[in-house]
Amino acid sequence: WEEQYLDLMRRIWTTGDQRVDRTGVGTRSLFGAEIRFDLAGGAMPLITTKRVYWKTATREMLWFLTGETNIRPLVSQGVQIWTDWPLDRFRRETGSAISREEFSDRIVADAEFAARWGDLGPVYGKQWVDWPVYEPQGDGTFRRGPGINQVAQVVDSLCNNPGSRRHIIEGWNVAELPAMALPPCHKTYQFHVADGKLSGLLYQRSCDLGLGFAFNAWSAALLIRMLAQQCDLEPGELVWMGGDVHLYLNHAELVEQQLSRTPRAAPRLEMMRRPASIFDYRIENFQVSGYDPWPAIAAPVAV
Ligand code: THF
Repeated sequence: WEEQYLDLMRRIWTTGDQRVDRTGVGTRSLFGAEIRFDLAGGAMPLITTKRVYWKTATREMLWFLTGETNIRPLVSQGVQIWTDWPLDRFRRETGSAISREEFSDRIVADAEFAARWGDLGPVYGKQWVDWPVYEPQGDGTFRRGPGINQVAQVVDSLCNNPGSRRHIIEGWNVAELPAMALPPCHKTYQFHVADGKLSGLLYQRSCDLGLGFAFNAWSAALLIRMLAQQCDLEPGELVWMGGDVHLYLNHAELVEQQLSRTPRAAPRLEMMRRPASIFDYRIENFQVSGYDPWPAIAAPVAV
């Protein structure tokens, strides 16, 4: 499968349309792509042409499932993949030249500081488990009702109405986009049950193929695995679909290195325990075997 990813990378790097993007870094991009991966036997879409920190991506997925949108629990576990956005905002709004390390330390040490500066707004976690509901009061006003837990609803529909075509988790809450530090990239997940197997489709409006894709593909597959386990289904297929799929121009070194490497066998994920619910997984419940990647490649993230 990794050839599909490397082919896409090659195609974008050589024929993608070049533009200056929102971040100012510049990208080459291609519009509309699909990659498929068979999860049978526990295989996982974990890139081997560079080392990918699957535990970091897993911690992020577990954090989404808690409904949390503050980076504090991530940073407390040493996960820094969301730190740059709050850090950027802190520097802009206070004029401070604080280092990333000092900022992270304060987020962990100081709960009040974290509450003020560590929140990303109503991003993934919030929309997934607490999508806001407004109830009409009959007098032209609305009151906030209890939120919708889309993840719990999908578990319920997968278990009790597997033939449905409405197993969807949506992150794109149009009304709340302005309050988000970043509108969702992996915005729509749809699930499908056939022959006792659970497949999932991720539609991603925007994909940083050099950095984010490895995380996004792993996480989507992980979510399928957890849902399948909860609903007593076998893992089926991951179908990944990208809208604007791009490579940042400052990832030239990464692209060149990865394209020169031959992919190795896909590793397998073992789930050591069957928690009582989709919300009760812990990082120690996951074990990866057969992962023999090429060395990691450091690359900057565009903020
Ligand atoms: N913005 C951009 N420009 N790219 C992205 O991939 C991205 N995301 C999330 C939101 N905005 C994005 C953030 N997710 C890394 C990985 C995922 C991220 C952000 C950064 C990253 O730096 N990965 C390093 C290792 C980091 C580590 O282990 O600490 C790597 O080499 O993979 C995509 O959803």
